[in-house]
Amino acid sequence: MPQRTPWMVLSDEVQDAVERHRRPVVALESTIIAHGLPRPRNLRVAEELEGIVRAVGAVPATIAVLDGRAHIGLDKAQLERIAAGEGIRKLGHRDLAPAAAVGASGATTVSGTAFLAARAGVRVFATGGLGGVHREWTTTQDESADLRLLARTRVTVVCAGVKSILDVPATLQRLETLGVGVLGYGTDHFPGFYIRDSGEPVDWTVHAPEDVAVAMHAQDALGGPESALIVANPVPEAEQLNPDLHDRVLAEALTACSREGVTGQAVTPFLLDHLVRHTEGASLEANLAAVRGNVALAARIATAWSA
Ligand code: PSU
Ligand code: MN
Repeated sequence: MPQRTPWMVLSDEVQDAVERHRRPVVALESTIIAHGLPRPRNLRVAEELEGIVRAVGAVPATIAVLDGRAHIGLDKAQLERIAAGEGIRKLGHRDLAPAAAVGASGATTVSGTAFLAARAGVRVFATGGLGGVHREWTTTQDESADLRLLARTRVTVVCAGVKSILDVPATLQRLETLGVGVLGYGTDHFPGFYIRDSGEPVDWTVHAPEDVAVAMHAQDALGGPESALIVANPVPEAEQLNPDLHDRVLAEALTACSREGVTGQAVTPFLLDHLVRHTEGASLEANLAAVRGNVALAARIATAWSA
């Protein structure tokens, strides 16, 4: 049963679906909407993603914090507030309690969204890319809280890998150390977000939503640590960024980043913006194609899981 508190509000539709087990539910991350996509297109994308979930017969639960309270499922006006971005912070799971204290509003990252989805009784979650280990980790110790949260939260996350601006092999190594299972969906290679193949192998390949549901049931039946399951779903081949263009522009972006002395939280937005501008928007289209594919697959997994 979902653990409702004054700080966590389920929309009527989501609450009904979760409590009665009548309809599958898919949690959707909001950071991608507020901080990952250009306005005003981000609002149309947010609505489109909810529509993709509904088209499969599942209930979308976009998750965000408004005025200190976590919302699982947003209405139109709430979604518009998140997309407008005014005073909308970026909230990981550790930020939820402080946000409640000061009545802050924010979009939730993978860690914040997965944490809230699990508390609300929503098992399946779709996003674009996970946070991970940053390339300059040895000096900055910058590893996203996403990874450790997923090591102790029972959700199934559908993603297109991690953005290539991160250290992909190191991120996969951390997931192994943390004991988080990774399934390649129709692939034996970890996806590279904008491109189908990061060049890194994955140990397990599945081919159908039902296979993922079996893995989820096995996780529960076997017991043990309440870890997540990652479903790594590559962007469709026709919609991927040209891999040569990707490699060249990423190398230029990384050089520009260190030349201009960009550090800390500013690094990711800098690199992503550089990619969008220097691929004439093609990286944005590949990003959107990956997210759409993940949301559709998550809806099918949630349906197989609730069957
Ligand atoms: N990966 C992306 N784009 C993003 C994010 C991840 O390709 O916008 C967001 C997600 O919300 C992810 C968060 O959970 O960034 C990780 O941020 P941090 O590294 O600060 O934990
Ligand atoms: Mn970080």
